[in-house]
Amino acid sequence: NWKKHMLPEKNDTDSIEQDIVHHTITTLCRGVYNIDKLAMYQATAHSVRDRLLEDWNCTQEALHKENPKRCYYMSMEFLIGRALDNALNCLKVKKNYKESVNNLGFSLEDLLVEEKDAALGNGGLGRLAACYMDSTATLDYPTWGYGLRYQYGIFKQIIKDGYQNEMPDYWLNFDNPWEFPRTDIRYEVRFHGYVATKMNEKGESRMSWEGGDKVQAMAYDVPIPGFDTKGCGNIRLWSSKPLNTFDFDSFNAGDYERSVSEQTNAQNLTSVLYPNDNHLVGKELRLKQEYFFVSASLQDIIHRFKRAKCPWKDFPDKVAVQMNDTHPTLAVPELQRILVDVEGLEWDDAWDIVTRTFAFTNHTVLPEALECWSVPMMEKILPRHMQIIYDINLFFLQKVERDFSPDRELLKRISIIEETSPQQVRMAYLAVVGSHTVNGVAALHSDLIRKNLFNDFVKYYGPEKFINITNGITPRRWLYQSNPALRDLITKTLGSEDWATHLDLLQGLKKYADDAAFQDAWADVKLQNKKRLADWIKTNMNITVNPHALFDIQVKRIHEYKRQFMNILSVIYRYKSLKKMSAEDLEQQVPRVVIFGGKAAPGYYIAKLVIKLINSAADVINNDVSIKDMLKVVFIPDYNVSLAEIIVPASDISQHISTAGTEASGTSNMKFVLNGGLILGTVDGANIEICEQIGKENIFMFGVLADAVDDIRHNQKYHGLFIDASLQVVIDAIQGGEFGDPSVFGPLINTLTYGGDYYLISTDFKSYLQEHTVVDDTFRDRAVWNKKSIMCTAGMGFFSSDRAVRTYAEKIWKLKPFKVGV
Ligand code: 26W
Repeated sequence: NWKKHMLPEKNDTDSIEQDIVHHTITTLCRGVYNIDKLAMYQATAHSVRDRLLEDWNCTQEALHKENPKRCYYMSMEFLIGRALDNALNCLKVKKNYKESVNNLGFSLEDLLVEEKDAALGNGGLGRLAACYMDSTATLDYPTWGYGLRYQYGIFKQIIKDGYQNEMPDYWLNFDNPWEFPRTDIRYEVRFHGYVATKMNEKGESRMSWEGGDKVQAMAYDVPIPGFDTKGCGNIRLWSSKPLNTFDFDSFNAGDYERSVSEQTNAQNLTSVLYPNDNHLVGKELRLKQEYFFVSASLQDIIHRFKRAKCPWKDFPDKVAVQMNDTHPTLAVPELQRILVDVEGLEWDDAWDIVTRTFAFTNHTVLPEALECWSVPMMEKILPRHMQIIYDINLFFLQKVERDFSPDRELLKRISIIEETSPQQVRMAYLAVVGSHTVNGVAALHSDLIRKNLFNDFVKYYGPEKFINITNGITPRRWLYQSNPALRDLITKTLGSEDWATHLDLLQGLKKYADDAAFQDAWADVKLQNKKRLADWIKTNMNITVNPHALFDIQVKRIHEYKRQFMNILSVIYRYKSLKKMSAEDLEQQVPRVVIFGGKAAPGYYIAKLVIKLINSAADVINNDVSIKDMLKVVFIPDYNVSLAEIIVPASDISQHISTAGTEASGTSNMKFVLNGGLILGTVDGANIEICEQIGKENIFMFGVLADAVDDIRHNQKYHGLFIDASLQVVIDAIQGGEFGDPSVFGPLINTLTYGGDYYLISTDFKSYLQEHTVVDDTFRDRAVWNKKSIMCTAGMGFFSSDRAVRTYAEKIWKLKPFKVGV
């Protein structure tokens, strides 16, 4: 009888209208007399979710029956953004929804912006996870994401007097149609306690983790629609809840308040996303979040594995786990603990299963971003895991000594435990030892981790364990959805939409790159997108910018290594130069709008000063009529995924100017180029491969190479640094008070001068200015520029996250697509 009632939702406009009205009345308890845009968005979203759920159930049921190998993508961050537009596109129902919503007296575009971003991530790593979930769903890979359901996503950035202020992002205030609470899926997670010895069922002596405090993890499922497939993926997010058991000790002592406050503590565990990007702070609560996440996810994975009654040795044939950076690395000792202590396996058999299950992606080489946890803290919170980590390390070092080299210096270097005071657990090393494959995220980055960070491991394990998988982005969100004008032009030119799932087909645009009519159509799309952004800036910031000017954009987390500081210094240099020009010369200049956006970690003082300098400079420059609108500076507040969807399609130039060797890959570089924006960048991260794919004549590159950086730093330290005259002009202007109280910027300027200029701004500044001149000169010839822009988009096929995910599936997960509904 079930089947009889499982009728598919109909997608004609009349049925859609009926469903929306139905949800307005039943789900929202509202009527036509009190429905506003937000309520209408909610009713619409609920009707779309109904359609998604059919696919979700279909997929999960088929997976349950067939039980193929699955992959679990473990990530502390998923920076998803909005869901409605994406779901409409994936289900191919947007056109009809537009009409239905219209018939009900609203505009779909108005409703889409009512949705709050799901901002459960900091930056690149979290957004990458979201793109990969889009691709695994689209390609029908049986993959689930596991993460945490933070109640506060990344903070909301407010700019006050030019400074960044942070406001909490309590994003779950209204009902969230895109998550399903699974009240029946709950696991207990333990902290603290002690280790005892116990007999297991077979009469063997085993360690057992006892006592301590327990909290509960409850599951929330976020369906991830695939594009043009019946298959639907899932991200399972864990939320901490108090255990419903009675704390008799507190009760006996009559301490009711304490038992309630402990319940609150338990709930607080998943309250907030730590807002640090590429910087470890080492807080106890963060360590607890990491273990909570890992423990709940593994219990869930094991529960699913056990349903099929396979022997434990088959676990790696049914389960692949990808660790998104070191944040989930406690999964390694946790699985070992479960197998040995709870399931009674022998250590070596368990370790074999563990190391055939896990793989690890490294996303950064910055020393301050590498996770190290103090042994005493770990001992207190996870006493059994600390023992297991010591044992993993002991057996590993014994093997290295026996099979490879007795060199004590090497053993010290390669040890998972760092012999500082107190001792530290190097999580990246634990992740390497516990995984079968380790990958970097761009060719240069993978080379660098093989040469530096993991060099001893490469020598011991051999090079095959360390591979490269260059990052990718989903063309669905980052072109199809965010740039409808370009989407339609491309589809019309190529004759179908197939490029959206086979991005290499963009190559087909190359033959039109010299076609004047096509160039005009292409340029017209870019202009429309620049106007859309200019309108946003006017409406939200009351700054007027000329859409015909060159739009020069740098949006990303604010970090010294990303060198937004160098960018604003060059803007000030440009301003000073413009001011010196005669009226005739001024007229000949290429007008520029320089756009910044991005959040600084709340405790990152220098990064926050960079934001202040940008805003102070903007204030002066934008109000100086003498430069005749030849330069405008805009800092867009609260940069997030939804804003990126408006900003990215509007660039002529985007900047990716990290010190060579510091940006592992970058992914916004790919988004801009896919949308026909040119790059001004350093020879770093994925810029290098973008250059290879689109051709070096279509990218503006400058600066020293990664392999020169160490020597330059050394020389600067011992022989002093050289500040070029052009840079000195800018420093003088700031110190002379042209952009407000110079004492404010003292510490920032000091990072250049007295700080030894660690990120080599003084080294690269001159070639950076020169390349800016090349950019200006190129922009003057619109035909030349348009051709480059077309060649950019046409060459970006490689950077689809579909390619990246397929490579993961083939090289690491050994996973096959699993198609449903055919
Ligand atoms: C524990 C503190 C912390 C938090 C986040 C350390 C490190 C991180 C992330 C790994 C930082 C991050 O997002 N890295 C970025 O990952 C992107 C996806 O691979 C790359 O494109 C960026 O270059 C890299 O900075």
